[in-house]
Amino acid sequence: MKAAVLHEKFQPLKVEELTLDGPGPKEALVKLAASGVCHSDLHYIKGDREHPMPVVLGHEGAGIVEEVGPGVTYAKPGDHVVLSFVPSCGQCDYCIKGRQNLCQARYGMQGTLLDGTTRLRKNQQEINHFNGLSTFGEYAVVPEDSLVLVREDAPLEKVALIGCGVPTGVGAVIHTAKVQPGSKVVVIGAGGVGLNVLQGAALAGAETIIAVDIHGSKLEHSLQFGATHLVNGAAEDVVEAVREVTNGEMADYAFEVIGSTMAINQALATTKRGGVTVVVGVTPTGAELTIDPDFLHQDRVLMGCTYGSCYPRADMPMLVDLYMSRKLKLDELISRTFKLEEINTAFDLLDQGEVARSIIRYG
Ligand code: CND
Ligand code: ZN
Repeated sequence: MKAAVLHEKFQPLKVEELTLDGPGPKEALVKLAASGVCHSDLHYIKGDREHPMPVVLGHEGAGIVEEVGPGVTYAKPGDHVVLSFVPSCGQCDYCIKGRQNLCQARYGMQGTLLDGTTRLRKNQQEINHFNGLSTFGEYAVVPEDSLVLVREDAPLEKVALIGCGVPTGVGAVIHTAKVQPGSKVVVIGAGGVGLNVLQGAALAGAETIIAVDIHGSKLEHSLQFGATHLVNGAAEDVVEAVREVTNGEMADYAFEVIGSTMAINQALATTKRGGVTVVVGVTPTGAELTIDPDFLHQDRVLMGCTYGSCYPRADMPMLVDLYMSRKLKLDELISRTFKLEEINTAFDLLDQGEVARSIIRYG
């Protein structure tokens, strides 16, 4: 099969012919329909984060089950699935206590599948998996626990976005922060994930929704996702702009959706006493955050968020239903559609802030 391989950081991906071994016990072979291009993948290309190389990146995909390995009971060939980048085992302490996004199993995979081996090869060289998925290939072998069944009338090339950006953004609002109706929300970074924080805030009934970005085009796009006020962080003082919009009251909730310590501080400073700041963005390895602890003395809360604190098998089918009933926007998130061969262009445009989300479409 064809897949895009990252051999070294700072290098473009190479689209190559790879061998993909069939699924082992409790694994499935999935024919990908589409994969979103997320900034988390870009972090590895740009060297912000480290991963064993070479690797096939990609963690936001959907497709059709082609074959299942021994012992698989959850799905069968022909089933439509969204892939979860956290394989929730259902048995670890996190899973049984309802925190499936933190499942222990994921942390055993450092470039491999759950059994510690790889299915991807180029000639004799082993190629690493990414989050047990590697959706930048025509096919993927994934853990059974990463499969999420979805209804067959939903277009797979759209619901691929429900593999990461949508549950991360919407989940950060409804699960992590638990935004209350009528509240005031600030979202710093209106990219593929940030737009989903914005639409999550609108779904949750937030009254004032302030989008912050440094690109005018991103801000304009935010209006479609429920933003009520726009702040250009390149031209305005973000904290003062939020003060003005909220008549001095400040925000109940702020979300950082870039991966910048400067923006985390900005987010914290936009919240009122008792306000909640959620860090969704992934910062470079080794980054250090300095905050004024005085903020916390006033009952402010600073929290992190993986995968929107979601339970993939409950939330993803629900998000698909919301899309199918036109209560959730997916079409409007997709700025560009590319072939796998064009994947480096998709990453360049993401890096330049030119797109909300691009998707790679297979077949
Ligand atoms: P994308 O690049 O689409 O969005 C980032 C946005 O931030 C862009 O619109 C930029 O213009 C904007 N921006 C950049 N700098 C500033 C600034 N100083 N002030 C205001 N806006 C700015 O990225 P994405 O939406 O795909 O991902 C965003 C982050 O979320 C990124 O760090 C990614 O790794 C992370 C993430 C986290 C999780 C999770 O589970 N927590 C899941 N997926 C992605
Ligand atoms: Zn992602």
